[in-house]
Amino acid sequence: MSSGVATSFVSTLIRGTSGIQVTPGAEKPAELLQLYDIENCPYCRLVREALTELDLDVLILPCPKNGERFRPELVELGGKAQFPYLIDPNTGAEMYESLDIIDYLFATYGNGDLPLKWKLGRLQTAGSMLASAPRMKQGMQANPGKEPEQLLELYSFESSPYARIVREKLCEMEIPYIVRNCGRTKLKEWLLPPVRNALNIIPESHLVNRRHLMHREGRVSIPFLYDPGQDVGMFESGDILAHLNRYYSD
Ligand SMILES: N[C@@H](CCC(=O)N[C@@H](CS)C(=O)NCC(=O)O)C(=O)O
Repeated sequence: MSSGVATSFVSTLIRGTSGIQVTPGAEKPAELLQLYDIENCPYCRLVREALTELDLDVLILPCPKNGERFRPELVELGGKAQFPYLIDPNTGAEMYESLDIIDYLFATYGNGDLPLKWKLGRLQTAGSMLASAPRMKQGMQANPGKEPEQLLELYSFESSPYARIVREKLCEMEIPYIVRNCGRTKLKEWLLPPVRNALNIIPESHLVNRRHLMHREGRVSIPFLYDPGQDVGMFESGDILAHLNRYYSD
């Protein structure tokens, strides 16, 4: 395991089951939510965890330090460079403040009550700060790449250590992308894909994105990147990073 993946695993362990386990709400937004985001920002992580837990897809607009693609846009929209910032085109809601965004998401797209862990918002913030430490400046500083003509789609769940490495790269390159959330609802999904394959276990998820991946690719492994501009899809964080470098580095 490379040291990059190892520290990403540490961040995952620190967050326990946050950003993995899903309880989808009854209501799904018709139009994609949008999030101005910095990958290793502890506040943004909390929002992305809630999005995974509610099984909500989102358009990520990466705003690394010194970024010039989406940061100025947000200052114009909201008045300041502070992240996260959510836009919900379905309701017209727009807001800063991670805990307010999470309250909003659960109130609008959840099953009623805010789960207890999110009622302890400040505790979650402290835990998320700890989880940011192992990744230090990864996914924080801009190193812009070319913007794809069509939006990339990343099948991901927030706490996946391999998906995190891909998201960090996309953030540094200021490449916007759609997160197709693929959290877990079944115990079998906790087995790593090679173990699952060896034991011939196929966990059949009812989540749309997992089902779509299974149908399209014959297996579910996270991350999976679909690049509609090149009409290719690929598993494996290393292959995805190589693809991004090949087609989109400046
Ligand atoms: N209370 C805010 C704090 C947000 C915050 O401080 N975010 C930092 C990034 S971790 C930020 O926007 N920094 C300004 C910048 O990156 O330019 C929240 O929970 O959303």
